[in-house]
Amino acid sequence: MSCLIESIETLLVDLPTIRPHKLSMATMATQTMVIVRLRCADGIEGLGEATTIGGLSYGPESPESMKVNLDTYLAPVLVGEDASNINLLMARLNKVAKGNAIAKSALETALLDAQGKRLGVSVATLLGGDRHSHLPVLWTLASGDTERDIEEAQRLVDERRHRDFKLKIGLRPVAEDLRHVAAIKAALGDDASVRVDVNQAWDENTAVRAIAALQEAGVELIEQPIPAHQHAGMARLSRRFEVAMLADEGVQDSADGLALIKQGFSGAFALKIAKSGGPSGALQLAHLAQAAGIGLYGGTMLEGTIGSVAALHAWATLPAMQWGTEMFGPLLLTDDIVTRPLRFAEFGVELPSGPGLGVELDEDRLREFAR
Ligand code: MUC
Ligand code: MG
Repeated sequence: MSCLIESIETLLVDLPTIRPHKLSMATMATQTMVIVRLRCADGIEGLGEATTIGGLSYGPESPESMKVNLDTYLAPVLVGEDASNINLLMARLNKVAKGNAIAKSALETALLDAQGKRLGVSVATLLGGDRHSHLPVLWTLASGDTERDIEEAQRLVDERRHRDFKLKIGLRPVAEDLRHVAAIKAALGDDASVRVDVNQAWDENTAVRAIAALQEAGVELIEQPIPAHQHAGMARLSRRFEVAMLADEGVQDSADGLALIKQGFSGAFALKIAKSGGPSGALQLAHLAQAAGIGLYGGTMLEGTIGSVAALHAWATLPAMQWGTEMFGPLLLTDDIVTRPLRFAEFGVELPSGPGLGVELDEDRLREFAR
């Protein structure tokens, strides 16, 4: 049976967050996802998700621009083509459109989901095979309130849901942030690890002063303290401190990865399928990191279940990641648009077994939350 692509539908879906999520550049009360439904002549539908954080505050793609660009420029390249040669189709997309990594990631995900369903195998199997079926997942404390964050963390440790915590800082004055982080680390003690994500908010001098104090307080990982393009600065910080540096916004894809490595950066890379134009690009970056002795971390754009599962299939093909993953996005949202939510337990998440992504849309919920 022919597997020509008949149509690609995109939907903006807004889901509320369970509490305000405060980052240095935005406070989120809802998350907006662009859901992609790629339908083929053989009756198979592939699902994908394009999600960013805080409108245009995180990067150059917004949910609304992704929908327009998918509908106007990207989807027309695929409609009428054979869905089974994903490498060829992604190369065509890259020829027609520069950048737009998040939108492209949704399309690659939908193509992988469709092909997996067609062959009766999981997306991880298509990517070479899963090495793990349970992956560790941390939680982000970002209510903006120290006591509330401590209660939230202690409850999650007691429930055996998470034991690694990432604190979002960089919005408040440095001295306040340092007090906040030290109080949380002291309250949690050795039961939990504490990391921070500054989301590019500091200059290098501020970073040097603050990181010394964070290291002293027992923080174990410092994520993107300075602006994304300052690769040499990130390399200097990684050499200066014992505490590990994690590049996030500064490492979108393997070209950035190579630039950081050439500058002498050591530490870890936050892999995100959204940053790298899809699972294949994120794995390319992971393989480069492995060759250079850079640590791996499975990152999120706070996607819902479809985007999170797509990433999990990719991360499952890698050796155990030194820094685990943060694929908790669905838990930050009050609702879900799939019939079977992900199962979070024992400080991690279970990889759905497929075929394809192994998720199914709940049409009623989708209608309820679609814009
Ligand atoms: C980021 O920059 O890492 C990931 C977890 C979270 O809370 O925010 C994101 C974005
Ligand atoms: Mg980050």
